[in-house]
Amino acid sequence: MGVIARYREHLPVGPATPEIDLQEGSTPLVPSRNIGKALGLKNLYFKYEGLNPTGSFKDRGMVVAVAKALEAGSRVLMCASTGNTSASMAAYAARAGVRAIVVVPSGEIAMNKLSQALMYGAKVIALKGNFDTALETVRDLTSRYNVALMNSVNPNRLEGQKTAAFEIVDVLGDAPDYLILPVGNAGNITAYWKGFREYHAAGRSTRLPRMVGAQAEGAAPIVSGHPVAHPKTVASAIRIGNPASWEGATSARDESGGMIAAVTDTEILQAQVQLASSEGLFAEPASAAPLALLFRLVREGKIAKDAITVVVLTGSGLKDPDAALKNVEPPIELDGDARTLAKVLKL
Ligand code: AN7
Repeated sequence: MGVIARYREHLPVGPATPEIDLQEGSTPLVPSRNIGKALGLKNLYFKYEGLNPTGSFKDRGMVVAVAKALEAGSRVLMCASTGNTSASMAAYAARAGVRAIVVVPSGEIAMNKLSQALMYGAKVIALKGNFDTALETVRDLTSRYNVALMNSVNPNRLEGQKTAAFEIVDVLGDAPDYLILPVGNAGNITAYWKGFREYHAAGRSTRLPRMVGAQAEGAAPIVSGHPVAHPKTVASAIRIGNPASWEGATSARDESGGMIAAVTDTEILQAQVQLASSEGLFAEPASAAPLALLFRLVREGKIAKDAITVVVLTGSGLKDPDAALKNVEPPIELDGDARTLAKVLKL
């Protein structure tokens, strides 16, 4: 079952909305075994969004946005993307049999995300400039031509993405104390907060979480309070200098009593390795940013030991092998038999 079928009564869909799901959503909320223990946190969970059909949380919103675009008669879909949105849009467009055009910042997106968009049959334009200029160009084009804009400025995207908050409440039986996630274009933090509020209003939870957003230090416009002209970070998914849902993010932060803070690339890569090597969860660098921030908040004594904390792992580590390989020892090259192998392994 996809998110539309599962949460139909909370979504802007009706009998005329086509069903085009890839059975997205229903991702595991994995309890921490080792990191929580090391931090002294009793109730740490990872929402493992990398297990969505195209490997990121984007599928939740894309299925709703594409279904609504089809319902409205659109035959050409377009987005700007740091990679995951383009992969997701291309997959659902393929499923629906409509044209997909994706615009990515040239040379700036992870190789496997690019391979996905191409394999799903999208027309891929690698535009000179960064994500922010790509989005500006796509907004301009879609306002002039009969082409549907599929970025998260399309409200149907956020409607679908809010289902992740529903799932967390459905599993835990209530909202967590903290929800920690990466912030790039700021659609997801906006969507989660909407989801938590709606479920609370519907009586499905007794409380609301504090929303904690993590940006990368070189791409932290919301933390610094002004757009960043040339955002830089190893976490290419959140290399965004002027988030479209800026206000949504600051509202989520302020209304929930949360915070948005920046972590360094070094902290991000360390958290990524630690997550993989001590929990068996491989997430892309952007997804490790909230864990890096959690490490810092615990060090500073800002998280109560018995707080229920959910870290959202937004995308699979398989998305960006280049970034991951920078941070681990390379394989041992060997030409020999079992005896030499055993010697090398000090068995
Ligand atoms: C893995 O794909 O913006 O704050 O164009 O891929 O809602 O933007 C991706 C963003 C976090 C940030 N983690 O979410 C795109 C794109 C991953 C991501 C984010 C993205 P938003």
